[in-house]
Amino acid sequence: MMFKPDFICPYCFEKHKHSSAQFRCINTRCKDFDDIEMTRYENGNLSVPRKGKKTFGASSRALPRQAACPECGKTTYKIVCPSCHNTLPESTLNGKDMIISIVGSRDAGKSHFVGVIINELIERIAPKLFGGAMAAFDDTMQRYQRNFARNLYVDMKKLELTRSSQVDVNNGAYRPLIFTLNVNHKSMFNRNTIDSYTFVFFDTAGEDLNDEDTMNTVNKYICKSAGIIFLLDPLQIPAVANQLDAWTVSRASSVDWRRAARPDDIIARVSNLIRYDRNIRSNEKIKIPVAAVFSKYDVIEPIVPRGCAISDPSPHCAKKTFDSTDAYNVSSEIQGLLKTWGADSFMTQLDINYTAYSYFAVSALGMHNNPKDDSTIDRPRPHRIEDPLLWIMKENGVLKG
Ligand SMILES: Nc1nc2c(ncn2[C@@H]2O[C@H](COP(=O)(O)OP(=O)(O)O)[C@@H](O)[C@H]2O)c(=O)[nH]1
Ligand SMILES: [Mg+2]
Ligand SMILES: [Zn+2]
Ligand SMILES: [Zn+2]
Repeated sequence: MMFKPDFICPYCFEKHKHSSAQFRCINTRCKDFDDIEMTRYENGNLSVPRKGKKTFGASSRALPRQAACPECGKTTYKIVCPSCHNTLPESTLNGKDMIISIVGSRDAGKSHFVGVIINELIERIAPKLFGGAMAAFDDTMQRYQRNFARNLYVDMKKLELTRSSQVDVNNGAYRPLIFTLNVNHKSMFNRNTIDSYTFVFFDTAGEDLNDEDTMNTVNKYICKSAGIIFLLDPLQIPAVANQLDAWTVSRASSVDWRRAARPDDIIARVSNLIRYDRNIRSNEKIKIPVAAVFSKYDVIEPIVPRGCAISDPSPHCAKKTFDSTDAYNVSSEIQGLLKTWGADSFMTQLDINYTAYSYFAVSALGMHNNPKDDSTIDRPRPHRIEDPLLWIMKENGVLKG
């Protein structure tokens, strides 16, 4: 276990001193109190606050593992965030945070990306590559099932467009998905002291990014992240869409691309937010690694030259290491394609703002799995979906290259 003086709450993304974490009573017979913090977090009505069991700070300087409720005297182990009162996973206090921002304009494929990569992490990547287990924390699994897995893996239908996290208070879509990865030390990880990781995914509706308010959760989440996955819809590039038939394009889109925000505009906004939050001057670059990821690769594969590495399956899991050469080749191929397609204004934005970036192309649904007219799909069989995430882990020194 690693000792950290501070932690970042995976729900509200506020940073706190370890010692300021609070406990919540778990005795069901203990009194209920107004929970203003939780009500505020849920965007609820403060004049009719949510009820919850007593929360209280520990009086000692170091955070103890347990404390006695000042109300009923019963012992509790439940540790909560002082700002939002959500329960904190053990890995937030003792492990390494892997807050992964998924940003991109509307329709770029963020929800499908999140929905599929989580399934892959649990079923394939965690056991195969990390020799570990990925477990959902708190109510994450229920929310993942309800908002992603039921559609994609049970009903086998594409996901409906995500509503803005600001409006969508009632179905819990504003809550990040939180997972803990526990790795045994014989794995390929750098053998430091770290053995538990908190992965936080937040499926952001593109509209949210039109708000430059630095106080909102979405913005804080982006500023605190270990890496940014910037999803780009290749079908929004006119030179790409023009080479494909309209029916193919329409099945891989749920809105007209002319209504989506421009990628260079979004990256500029994201960069401004981070600069403001971290006090980074405009002549300095931002150190958060950025994966520029083209989604829906299955649709554009026919117009990509034969023999490209992008069309080969991802090598990292099979090799049990991050293959940096492969990532370099893929990134170069994509930059070449972007130039051919006249879509390089985006490339300049990345270059002037970030020290570390790399290009990727993925398909969440997989080859020959473009949604049918009635929205049905085959079970997702993703192409290279793990590459951007593994690269971010490599950039964070968590995975060897
Ligand atoms: N063919 C194909 N279409 C995809 C894929 N991922 C997303 N789409 C299409 O893109 C649309 C928007 O995806 P979604 O994940 O909802 O985008 P978001 O608005 O960024 O969350 C979906 O309705 C699908 O039609 C993919 O991997 N392959
Ligand atoms: Mg979405
Ligand atoms: Zn919090
Ligand atoms: Zn109590």
